[in-house]
Amino acid sequence: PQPKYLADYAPPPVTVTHVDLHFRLDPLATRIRARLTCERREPGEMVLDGEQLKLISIAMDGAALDPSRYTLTDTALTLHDAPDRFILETEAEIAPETNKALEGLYMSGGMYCTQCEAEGFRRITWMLDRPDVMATYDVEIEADLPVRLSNGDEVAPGKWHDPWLKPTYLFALVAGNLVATSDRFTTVEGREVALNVWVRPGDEGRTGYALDALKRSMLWDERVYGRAYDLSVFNIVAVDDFNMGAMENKGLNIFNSRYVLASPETATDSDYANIERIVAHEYFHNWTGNRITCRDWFQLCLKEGLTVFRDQQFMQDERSAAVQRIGDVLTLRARQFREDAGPLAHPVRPESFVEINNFYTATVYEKGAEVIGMLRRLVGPEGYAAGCALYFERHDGEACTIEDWLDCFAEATGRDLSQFKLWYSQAGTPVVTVREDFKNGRYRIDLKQETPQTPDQPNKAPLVIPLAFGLLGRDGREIQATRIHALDTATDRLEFDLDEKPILSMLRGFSAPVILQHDQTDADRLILLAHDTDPFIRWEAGRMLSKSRLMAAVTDGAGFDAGWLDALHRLATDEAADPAFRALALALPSEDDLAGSLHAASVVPDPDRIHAARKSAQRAIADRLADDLPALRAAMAVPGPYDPRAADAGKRALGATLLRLQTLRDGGDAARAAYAAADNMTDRMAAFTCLLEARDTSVAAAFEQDWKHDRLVMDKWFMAQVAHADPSEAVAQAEALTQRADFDASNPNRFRAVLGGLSAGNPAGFHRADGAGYALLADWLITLDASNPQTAARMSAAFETWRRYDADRQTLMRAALERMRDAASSRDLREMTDRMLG
Ligand code: BAL
Ligand code: ZN
Repeated sequence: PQPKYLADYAPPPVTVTHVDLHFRLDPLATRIRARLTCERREPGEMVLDGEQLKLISIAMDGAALDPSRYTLTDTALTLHDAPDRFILETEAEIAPETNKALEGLYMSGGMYCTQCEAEGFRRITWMLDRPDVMATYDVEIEADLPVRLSNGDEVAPGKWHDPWLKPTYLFALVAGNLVATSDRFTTVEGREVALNVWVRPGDEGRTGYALDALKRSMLWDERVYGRAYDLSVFNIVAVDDFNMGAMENKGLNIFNSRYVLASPETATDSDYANIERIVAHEYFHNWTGNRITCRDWFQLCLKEGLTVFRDQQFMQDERSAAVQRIGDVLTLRARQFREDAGPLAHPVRPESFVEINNFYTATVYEKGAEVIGMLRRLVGPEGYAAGCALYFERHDGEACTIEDWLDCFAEATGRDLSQFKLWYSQAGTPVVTVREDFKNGRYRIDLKQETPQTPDQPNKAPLVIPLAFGLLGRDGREIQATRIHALDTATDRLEFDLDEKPILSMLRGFSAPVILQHDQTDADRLILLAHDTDPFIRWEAGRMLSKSRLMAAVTDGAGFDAGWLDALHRLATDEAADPAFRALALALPSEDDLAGSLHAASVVPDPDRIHAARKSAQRAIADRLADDLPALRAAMAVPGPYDPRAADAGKRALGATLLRLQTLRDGGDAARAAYAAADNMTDRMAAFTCLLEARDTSVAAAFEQDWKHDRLVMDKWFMAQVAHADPSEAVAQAEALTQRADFDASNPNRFRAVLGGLSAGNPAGFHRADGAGYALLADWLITLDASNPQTAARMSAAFETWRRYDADRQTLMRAALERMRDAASSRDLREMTDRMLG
């Protein structure tokens, strides 16, 4: 398949202004009658998209269409000599039961559901399946099923009218035997909205948190962005088989059930936090994505980067801002920096793609969100609010571009954003190097920015990088409050008159998605860790102290010094600090993070040595904290009924960290007691994974016995046993789990639990020197690709780091990539493997 290019964008000559759909649902022979109101805008043929459809009939303006007036291929229906205005009627037949790609209309657990983003609608009927064609919809669903849902408002049972213009990718249909948990919300504009969370019977006791998160999201968007909901009903449906996390279809959000269903017994604190964030994210799309959508798929970041930024703001407001920000930075570095440093690097707004499904990436989402955050930092909160207000007012009901978005900010603030726009087109993570000099009362900071080469982009121009910084005295007092310096040249210098050399607190709040190279002494880092006014910097200083120890342990077998261990002891025992923050500060950099950092420092990472170094660091910390562990753990006990909110969750997080340390000392005695005493899944999983790491696998059988009836809990069981296995056993463990009757590869959650548990959860196991991990993953991705290309292609990114490793591992990883490329049945996996092989 040929790539598509942003530069080739052209609007369609004929557009569709209204869509009438009639569904007669049947697992193997669903009939879809479509009636499209079409209008010519320019000369040219009308080419409708359609895939895997059987044509039953076709008519124009009420008369059967002569075969000479159209051409039908596997992917398109072309109308010849279409008039300026006409009604096109088609009838198609499809088999949702056999659709395991989970795109278009398919069945999951006996219910019908859809996933149309990005290009799934073309598997339902012939249509201009592109986001710049926005139409109103009427939908009728004929089926002997109690619940039949689509977008908009229900005008009669099973009949829906959506008055809001929308592109095909926001179409949705759900039908099945479902039950709702319901509530109401009155918008700031006085609109009464019925809220429903639809689930399979038996799951209705686990919907409360999603519903609560939805109401808080609706209020927040009114309060912070002035955006109110615009239909009389908002439906959320939980689906077990789903490729993504969730989908923002207009008025009918469809969710992967793991991001809806939660009860204290079955869901962990991080499940609750994910539900809150994703419910908010999908709801926020109603304005940033739905009311204003993307002109074409190259503009995906227009809705995704902005909506991730909005969900991050929401989570910071609802929970601890500092802890959320640190978590977001951890995710960005783990996923996006890794992507940016390898063969899959691409700009936030890509310029070409073969398969758009391959571009729902950390770069489009997470870096896209960072770009919005930088824009806000540069124009200030008021400029940001003014730019957003103009955007909503000017572009409501339109399909837009990044240029449309930025123009609103340039106009509202008078700021020239032409250089800032490079953030959208230039791939790679900029490296900002900081050098300090202090002489004769003059303190200088020399700054340099450089963005490394990325595929197809050998030369990079300087970006506008907002650097938030402050200065501390040696006593830890702040002598310069946070200032933002917009670094927009390759080099720059800041100067201050001071009595003594200060301690530089650079990149406060992680003000830009850059790698900071700043050789600070341990002494300076310890002062920042103890005193900086910015919690991100305190955490970052501690992390840099830990990282330098771990890197030295890997490269030189260095031991762990008392100064560092004392600093961690002070953190762990600092009762004034938020437990969630303490848990984050005690967490060591991940094995993958260390591998990436070693590679960046021109050291070939050895996954086994990294694993061993991390383990011995944990043992050293456990020994240093030994006397305090029982009391510290006791202080983290959370009395009373389980509450998923941040305060209690933070205590449980620190409690789990401490339990992990204690397990290293007592071989699992405390964890066994904790497992037996656990009355919620957060504590139970913490104890379970500690015991797996202590190689006490007996508890796995008890866990299975207790939870074998519950798919989502069993996903945790599957994943934990691989991710927390000894690296030498992880591949065999994963392989054994895939042989079980309840390993259903067509369920993306279960597939990810086992194979992702290996590739992402157990790096030393995945990178086993004999290549068994690579071979197992490649085998399974080839198998999955035949039925579900989207998930197979996405998971193939486990191989994107192949050039980091030693020659033997590179050979093995390349062989796995070549095997996947040669066996790929989809363009999805083919494109991914081609890009990774370079
Ligand atoms: N639009 C795809 C799922 C999401 O980002 O919300
Ligand atoms: Zn989204």
